[in-house]
Amino acid sequence: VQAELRFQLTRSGLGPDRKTTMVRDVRAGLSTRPRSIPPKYFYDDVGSRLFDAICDLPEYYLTRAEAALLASHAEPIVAQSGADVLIEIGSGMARKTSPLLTALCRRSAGLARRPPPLYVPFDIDADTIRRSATILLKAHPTLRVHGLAGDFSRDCKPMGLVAPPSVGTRLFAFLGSTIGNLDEDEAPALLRAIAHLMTPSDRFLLGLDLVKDVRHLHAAYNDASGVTAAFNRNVLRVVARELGGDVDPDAFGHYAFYDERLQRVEMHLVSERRQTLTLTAADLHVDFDAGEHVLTEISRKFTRESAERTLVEGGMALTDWLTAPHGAFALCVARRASDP
Ligand code: SAH
Ligand code: AVI
Repeated sequence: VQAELRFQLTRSGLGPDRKTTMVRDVRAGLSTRPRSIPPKYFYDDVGSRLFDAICDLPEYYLTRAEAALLASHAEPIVAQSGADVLIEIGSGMARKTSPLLTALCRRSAGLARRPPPLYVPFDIDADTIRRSATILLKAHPTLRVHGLAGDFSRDCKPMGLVAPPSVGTRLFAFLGSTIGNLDEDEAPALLRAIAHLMTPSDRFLLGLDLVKDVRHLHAAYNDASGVTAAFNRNVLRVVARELGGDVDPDAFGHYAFYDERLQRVEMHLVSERRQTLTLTAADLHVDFDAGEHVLTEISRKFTRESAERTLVEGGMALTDWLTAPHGAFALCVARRASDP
């Protein structure tokens, strides 16, 4: 009961609206070449659990590298930001968030007349928000959680609900290198939307996977146990279920590779035979030749230079750059650019 009193969930831009958006996205992506499906549709309940399993894979170094960085630097990041509120975009199971929340709760306990510490997870998958909140509320007894279920690429406004000055200073966090799943236009557009919500004293914390040798990158997206392949195929199950489809995901192979020139991993589904994919609600019949691809995800890898460029294009300025040993992963702290 105590935990329920401290948890609230707001939905925006999902529901019937989600189906309309999915019809538009899937129609646009599958009816033009190269064919594609937006990666946000990976994350139904099954997809979120598969991503969580990916985080435990020996080949998927990203989660461990970022968790180690957060374990060492969360305390000074939170202290220097002066935050009372943590807003996490694409929070998922929030596996790496605890050190930030511990620092937030400790800070608020030590300061008189501060607002109680507040965590705002924002994700497209409401069930994942609930599951992660249940765990976090047990671990942090003074925390309040206000979940936001919505699509960050369409609607950042709900994050503005948790507005200063009533709630204090905010730290926005976008972890896991999820920004790498957005292209050169989408990433700055999202950052600009976040910058627009920020006050001069708010801070932004960004987790980024870095350019590294092809062997490690290839292994991370082609794990031996096939979890990434199952995650990739799940996107077909999601669109088929929600748009009333006739699709055989097992008739598509998993294909992921690192493009050194574009500094990004691409993940594709490859049709193993001639087949027609039918999606009734989208009034769509897509004919696939054997060997034909659908791009399901890009996962961009950054350097300090490309990270700073993305932040600048997003209306932000880098204030801190923290890297893991061997340059595996980076945390950036940034502020809104127009401020001194
Ligand atoms: N931050 C976590 C999870 C990363 S997985 C980590 O670092 O491990 C990417 C997360 O972003 C998923 O939980 C997914 O549901 C969410 N997500 C993807 N696209 C989204 C969108 N357009 N709007 C809101 N959430 C999205
Ligand atoms: C969520 N995102 C940052 C992951 C990534 O690495 O691009 C999704 C993922 N795709 C395959 N494995 C993990």
